[in-house]
Parts: sequence; structure tokens; C-alpha cells
Amino acid sequence: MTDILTQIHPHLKTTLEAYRKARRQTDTPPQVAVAGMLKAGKSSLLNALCHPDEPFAVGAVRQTVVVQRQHHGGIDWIDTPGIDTREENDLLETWRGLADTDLFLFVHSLEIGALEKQERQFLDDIRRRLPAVRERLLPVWSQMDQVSGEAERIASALQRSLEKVLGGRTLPPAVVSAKRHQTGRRKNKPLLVEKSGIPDLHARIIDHAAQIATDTRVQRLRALWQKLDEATQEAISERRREFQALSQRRWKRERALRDDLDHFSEQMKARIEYFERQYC
Ligand SMILES: Nc1nc2c(ncn2[C@@H]2O[C@H](COP(=O)(O)OP(=O)(O)O)[C@@H](O)[C@H]2O)c(=O)[nH]1
Ligand SMILES: [Mg+2]
Repeated sequence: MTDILTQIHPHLKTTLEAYRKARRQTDTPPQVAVAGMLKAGKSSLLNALCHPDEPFAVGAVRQTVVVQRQHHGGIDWIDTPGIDTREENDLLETWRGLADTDLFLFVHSLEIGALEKQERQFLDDIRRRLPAVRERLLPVWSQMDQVSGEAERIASALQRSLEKVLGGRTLPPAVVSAKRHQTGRRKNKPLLVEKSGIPDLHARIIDHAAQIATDTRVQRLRALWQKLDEATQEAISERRREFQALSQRRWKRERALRDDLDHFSEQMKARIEYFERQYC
């Protein structure tokens, strides 16, 4: 079936394969990824969300070089390398990590303040390359313990510039501190854990993940279905145009033949008449 489709139109095969992949994906757990600058606190955030497991490597140096997936609490968590990497491969890895996600956490450290040029560039890229970005990007302003009194002011300025780049409202942002969460857990201080913003964010992800997964997956299926339909229509129109061109050529050839034949029979008739006049 697929081979016949490829012969009919090259786009049909790739679109059909993407459609089949998306169909298969409707049965997988919600995919939640992080994206952001190196040291924004992405891996620490995922560890806090996957508590008590801490499956992701954290550190002052670049730790995450390939996309890492961990299944925890009914969700596939995906860690990606930083978007400010100089390594082309790391950036490809990040894109690989984000391509099929249902929700991604855009992590930016409050300590840094405003969005950096590379982040704006990245956000602009995903806005153009990934469908329904604003419905599945959850802004996470991290490391709030580093700015305490300033957190709110920096967070609202960040949200404004993020929405400017993405061209509209995103999901409501979360302000968190993975460090506070870790200390609170270690020292058994529930208030500190709560104030880290992690339990709230976790609850939001759990509440919304299944819904988001269904919505984005259905949307993706619909978009692919439409693409498949367009490719089929295009293939049909192409065949129709070829058929019309062929019929026209055949009709022209037939007319030329008929003209030749008419001309020939006219000549023959004239000759016969001439002979009759001369010899009969
Ligand atoms: N003070 C503070 N430091 C943090 C927090 N989250 C992460 N860090 C530190 O920031 C550094 C980079 O963290 P990491 O999670 O590896 O960042 P990634 O490169 O974005 O994955 C590490 O030294 C972490 O200990 C936080 O909430 N508060
Ligand atoms: Mg990391």
C-alpha cells in the first residue's frame, strides 16, 4: 500500500508514516521535557519533580549532553542539553528531545534576570517550528532562593518578554527553587518544601499532563490528517492534469491524422476524376 502511494506522490509516504507514528504515540505516557540555558537548573528541577528518585545528573559543568528520559509517576520526563551550547550536536539533541513532547518546561534562572539573546532566538525558532507552542510551553522561573525579595518583579518582566517573543499568552508561569525543595526534604521542613513551588508545579503537571497529552496529540493527528488529505488531493490533481494533457495530445494527433487523410482522399479523388476525363 505504502509503495503504491510513494509511486503516486512522494509526500504521501512520509506524511502517512508521521501519521502512523502519531497514532502509536496516543498510547504512550505524557511526555514532559525541559528546555533552557545551561545551568538554568533544568536537571535539578526534574530531580525535584521526580522526588525521591534523583535520576538526572546535576552540576556546575555541562552534565547533560544527550537527551535523557526517565519514567516516573506515570510521566516520561525528558532532560535536554542547554540551548546556549556551542555544540551543534547538543542543539540537535535538544530539538530531538522537544519534537514529540506534550508539555515542555521552559526554565530560566531568576538570578540571570532578563531573557538572553540565545533564549529569544530559541523561542522564536520553536514558535515557527513546533505546532501549538503557547499551549504546551510552561514557563518556569527557577532558583528563586537567589533573588528572594526581587522574585516577583523579575518574574513579571520575564513573562512580558516571553509573551512578546511568542506572540501571546502562555500557560501561567511557575516560580520555583529546587534547592529549597531539596533542603526542605532533607531537613524535613514541610513549609520550606511547599514554599519551593515544586509541589504546586508537580500538581499542575499531573493535573494537566493527561489532558494536554490528549489535546496536543489529537491536534497533531488532525494536522497530519489534513496534510495527508492535501497530499492526496494534490496527487489526484497532478494525475488529472497529466491525463488532460495526454488527451489533448491524442486529440491533436487524431485531428492531424484526419486532416492528412482528408487531404489524401481529396487528392485521390481529383486524380481519379482526371483519369476518368482523360481515358474513359
Ligand atoms: N541556589 C540554587 N542553585 C540551584 C538551583 N537549581 C539548580 N541549582 C544549581 O545550579 C547548577 C546547575 O544546575 P543544573 O540542574 O545542572 O542545571 P542545567 O544545566 O540547567 O541542567 C548546579 O550547581 C545546581 O546545584 C536552585 O533552585 N537554587
Ligand atoms: Mg542538565
